[in-house]
Amino acid sequence: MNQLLLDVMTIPKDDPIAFTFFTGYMAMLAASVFFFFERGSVDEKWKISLLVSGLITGIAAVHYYYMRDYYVSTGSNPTALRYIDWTLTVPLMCVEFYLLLRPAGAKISFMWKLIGAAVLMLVTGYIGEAFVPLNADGTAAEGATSHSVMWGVISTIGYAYILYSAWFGEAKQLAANSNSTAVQSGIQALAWFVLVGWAIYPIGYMCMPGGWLNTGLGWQSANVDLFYNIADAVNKIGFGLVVYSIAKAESGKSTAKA
Ligand SMILES: *C/C=C(C)/C=C/C=C(C)/C=C/C1=C(C)CCCC1(C)C
Repeated sequence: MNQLLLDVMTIPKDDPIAFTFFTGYMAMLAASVFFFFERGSVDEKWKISLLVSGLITGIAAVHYYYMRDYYVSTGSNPTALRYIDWTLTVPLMCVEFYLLLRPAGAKISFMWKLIGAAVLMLVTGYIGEAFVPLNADGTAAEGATSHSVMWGVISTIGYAYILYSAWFGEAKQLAANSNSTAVQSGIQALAWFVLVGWAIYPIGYMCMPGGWLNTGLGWQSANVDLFYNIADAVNKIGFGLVVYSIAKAESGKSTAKA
């Protein structure tokens, strides 16, 4: 049989990264089916939030399908596919914040500021990762560390903006104005995801050749995908479940009133 086909059909048993690509794919797919079906069980005004949750995991599922095969057949990081996925899904997470906070007075400019910060974070992260100077054998070349540090720091500015908004800034203030305790605690839960779940990504980034954890602790560039895969499952499915539980709680309320 064709070697490439054989590779994508076999998960090497000593490869935890391949394992997370396969389980990540299935988990994203299952989560999308769940969110799409559950749209029917919430009030009209919450349906769009569940649709967005399903789109986030659905877009990720399609990218995992390709990234998984790319990884298993080449053994290298599917950097471009990864960032295309994030460029679509992270702005949709910003849309989720906006949709939840719209009843509390969130303006469309609130959403665009979050999306702007996300785009800054991802474009500069991509430059840091995809264009790091490497030797022919894939090890860090001259200037690799300064390249990844510089772009990583600029990327962190975008991340810090979203983090600040969720914990102290506009998102936090809008949540405080909301008369729904479900929305308030939901935004608090999303703020924790941004603080803890999203922090896994820069850890992965620092494992690439020339990165601080690679040069400092000897963590391999293959670990980049291990961190990213775990973080994606936690954040994309977790975010969706928080939104789902707010929608459920709020839908229950209006049925009780009617
Ligand atoms: C579903 C995908 C998500 C939630 C992706 C989030 C990605 C990040 C929070 C990435 C952050 C980065 C930094 C803060 C610095 C280094 C470069 C990045 C892009 C890995």
